[in-house]
Amino acid sequence: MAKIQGIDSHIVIIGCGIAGIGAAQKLTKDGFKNIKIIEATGRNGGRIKTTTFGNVIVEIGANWIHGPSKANPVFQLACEHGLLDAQAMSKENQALDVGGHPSFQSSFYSSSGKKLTPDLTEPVSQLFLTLLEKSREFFQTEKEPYPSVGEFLKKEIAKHVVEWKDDAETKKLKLALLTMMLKLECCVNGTHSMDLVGLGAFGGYKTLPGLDCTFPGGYEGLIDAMMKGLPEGIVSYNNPVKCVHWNGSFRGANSPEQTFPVMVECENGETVAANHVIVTVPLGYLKEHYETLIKPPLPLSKVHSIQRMGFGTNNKIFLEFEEPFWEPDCEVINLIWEDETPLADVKPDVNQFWMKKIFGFTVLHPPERYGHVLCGWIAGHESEYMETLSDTEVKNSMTEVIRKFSGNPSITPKRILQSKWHSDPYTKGSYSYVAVGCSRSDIENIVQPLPLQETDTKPLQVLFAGEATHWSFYSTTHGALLSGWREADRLITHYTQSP
Ligand code: 6YU
Repeated sequence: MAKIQGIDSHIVIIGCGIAGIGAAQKLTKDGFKNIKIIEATGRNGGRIKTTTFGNVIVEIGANWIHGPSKANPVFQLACEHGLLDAQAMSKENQALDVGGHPSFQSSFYSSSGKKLTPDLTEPVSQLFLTLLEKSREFFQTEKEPYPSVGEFLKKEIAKHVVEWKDDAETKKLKLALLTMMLKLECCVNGTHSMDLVGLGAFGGYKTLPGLDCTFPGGYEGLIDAMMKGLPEGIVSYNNPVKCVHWNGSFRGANSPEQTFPVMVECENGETVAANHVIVTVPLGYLKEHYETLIKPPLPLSKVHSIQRMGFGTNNKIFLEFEEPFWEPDCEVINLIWEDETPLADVKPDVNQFWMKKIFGFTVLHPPERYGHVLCGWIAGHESEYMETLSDTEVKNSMTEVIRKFSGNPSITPKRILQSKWHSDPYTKGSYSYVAVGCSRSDIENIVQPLPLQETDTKPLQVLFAGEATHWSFYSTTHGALLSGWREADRLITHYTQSP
């Protein structure tokens, strides 16, 4: 009986990214009949976004399955739907444990057009990885020596530098290399600076075994496959939600005899009454709109946690070339600006030198599928500034940078495409990170459904999912999917247990 009540309950999911689709998928499988997804844009997938670039397909958003192995539900689904190649699915690939830092075949170019040799780059890369591992050891110890990962790394680097016996030129190059690694880490964490990432919470992010893999036909193939399992017409597109009114007594348009505790008001004036609403909008959107998106307003504990959690920008710049200027086996081209050091506290001139924040380019493999395409990576304020520039301006800057580092004055990219996640009004950045001052309880606060306390009001009116709500897998597609499943399970359990 209780179950039947649940099946008939009206559930609205806000956002058709992988978290929202995952929630809808689980509820549908469990027999819930009245589910509606309301999506602001005209497409499914949110930050999973595949597009074409010339004749090839590229990922504007999520790129890899991080840790493709048994415990990763995105990997499991991708396998079930036959979306991965044999190598990605092999036992050997799943068993590899690289702790979130796959070792790519990398080339290191310096700003004077030199190629750095492994005898210089390998020990420095090893040092950086060791220090990064050490940063995780302060997780929940309350004994962190500095507030941020960045400060810890820089102090540790300073300790090592005094031991270096190299000549001044080599020392300078090693420090420049470490600066590049900090920029790479900003991209991984989706932050402007590692000084913003909290040291005490850093180790809370968990990696899974498996060597990161991509979708040969595009990440969005997974979204398409998941959507096929949902009832037709479940999504209302191009329909931004303006406000979720909760703790009320609202009448439904199609069932005026019934009252509902929640009412979703859309920008176009449409209203949808519901028993439960699952909010999956990105944290970047929530940070900007929490005051108007939820009424009565969110409890202060939630507001403070939303403000404390970090959400930054990581963008991509795709460049296509007639011929490769890199070696055939090269997977990553790293850019080392010789004048940079992590030990100097300089305030960068973002507008003039934004391109110096690019840590390097990944090479799209294999060339038979992608031709000669590089993907540049840039995080933080410089990345947000880049979004204000035209494609031609970005292409000109990229041409200059590549000519400088390769020492070849005639290289010219044929085509360019840049992502613009910060200007996307329904995302406002790329993904979340645990900022200085954050702890696990901030994510727990954000997750807590409304009303907070079980009073005589209706329970589980507003629930929260999305990548930023997963404590150990935040910032990933599998974290987002698991968060959608978690909130669906919360409702399923509620109706299974209720008398
Ligand atoms: C991953 C990867 N990857 C690169 C880049 C980006 C991301 N991620 P969604 O936003 O999808 O859905 C919400 C929907 O809500 C959306 O459709 C909106 O339009 C809608 N909405 C908003 N407001 C609304 C309103 N008012 N009304 C109605 N609808 C509304 N993840 O696993 N592998 O390689 C990358 C990468 C450039 C931008 C990524 C990657 C992140 C994922 O894309 C992201 O988490 C999920 O897709 C989010 O799904 P969702 O449903 O929650 O939201 C140590 C440590 C460090 C920690 N980090 C390590 C991992 C690094 C992360 N990954 C690396 C980055 C890459 C390359």
